[in-house]
Amino acid sequence: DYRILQEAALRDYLASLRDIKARLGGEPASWSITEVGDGNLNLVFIVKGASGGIAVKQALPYVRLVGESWPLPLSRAHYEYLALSRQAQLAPGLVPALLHHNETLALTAMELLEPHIIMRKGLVAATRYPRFVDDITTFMARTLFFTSDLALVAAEKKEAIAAFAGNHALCKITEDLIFTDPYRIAEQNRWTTPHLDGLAASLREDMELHVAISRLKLKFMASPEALLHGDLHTGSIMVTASETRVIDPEFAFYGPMGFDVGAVLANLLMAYFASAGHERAPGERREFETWVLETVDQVWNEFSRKFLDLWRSEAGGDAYPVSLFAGEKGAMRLEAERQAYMQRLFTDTVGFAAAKTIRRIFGLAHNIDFELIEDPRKRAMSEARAVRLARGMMVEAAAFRTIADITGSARKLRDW
Ligand code: SR1
Ligand code: MG
Repeated sequence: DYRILQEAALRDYLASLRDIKARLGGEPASWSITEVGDGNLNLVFIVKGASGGIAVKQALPYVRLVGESWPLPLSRAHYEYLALSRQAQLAPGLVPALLHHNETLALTAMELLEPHIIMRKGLVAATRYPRFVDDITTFMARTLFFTSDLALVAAEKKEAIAAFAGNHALCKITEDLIFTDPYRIAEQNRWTTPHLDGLAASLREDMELHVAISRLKLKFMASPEALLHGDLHTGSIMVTASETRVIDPEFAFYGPMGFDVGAVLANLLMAYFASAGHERAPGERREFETWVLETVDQVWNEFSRKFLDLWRSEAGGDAYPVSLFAGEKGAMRLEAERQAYMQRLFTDTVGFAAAKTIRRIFGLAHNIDFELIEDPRKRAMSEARAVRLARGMMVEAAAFRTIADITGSARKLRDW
């Protein structure tokens, strides 16, 4: 039966697993077990023995951030395991290795990522990550392309959608917390200073914004384009200078690709706007902010290049049948269509990035990029700049034709 495993019970459980016991080494009584989860939903333990360490994640039957009053299905651990397994096939080396999964306990043991840290923490400390662009764009291009109709035949794709369809409780969290609550009075909304009261009120009155966020919500709910990570913010990425690992895909489902790409871009842009509020030497600030905006540019450009390369070389899906694009004329027309497809995906990405920004400032779940800014005025200033850009990105998404249009606007707002 399911039970929440605290330290002693977890020790006994792990000691009963031969491979895990061998990996940790030594006597189970000597293992150190520390609960380190700082996310919103689950327990996460680091377990270390004489010869190695592992990470263990167990889903709680409720939302950790809020408590037992908000129940949440344990089945999310199943979908996370399924998604990690698929991502490991499609993007080898970019997710943690899976060591053990217990469906009943909603528990998964994984490779311990050490000395990796949560990327968001590194960004708050103004650290730059030289591997990040190449790794995250490989992860997104491969996981999104190979689970789409460009790569899969229709039956396989529909089976894959069905395999994740049960993860609807996690989708509902996104539908409410990202696409609805920040735009209305909702009990769980919060913002961290009264300086933002006026801006919060203006979002609730902004009918053009309500139309734009509702279109994005519909797209999120009704566009099963590819297997999404579903929560691809910088708190779901662990990094060192030379490695990147994507963790925590418990929100995985088949949805619109721009939701994942937008999540990455939004969280980099928030790190950029937050930088002005953190205590930093001027040179360090300049170098970090320059790097973040270059990274935003490169994430889109490299993702787009890799996705298009896969489409040109690996297309085996039922969309865009080869027989309809025969000869030189067909090849040219198909290439033009690929470019048009990427432009549509870019517009989706811009809108979703905006939605992911606004939810972190006015919704339930915030991020430390802004929250660790001590001075409330500076915090409000950084957040207001991010919201100003996000409002434009959401309402006028198609007016941003290139990623340089976004980073150019971000730069102007930073100087404002
Ligand atoms: C109640 S869960 C709040 C948020 O935590 C997760 O990381 C997701 O972003 C979710 O929206
Ligand atoms: Mg998470």
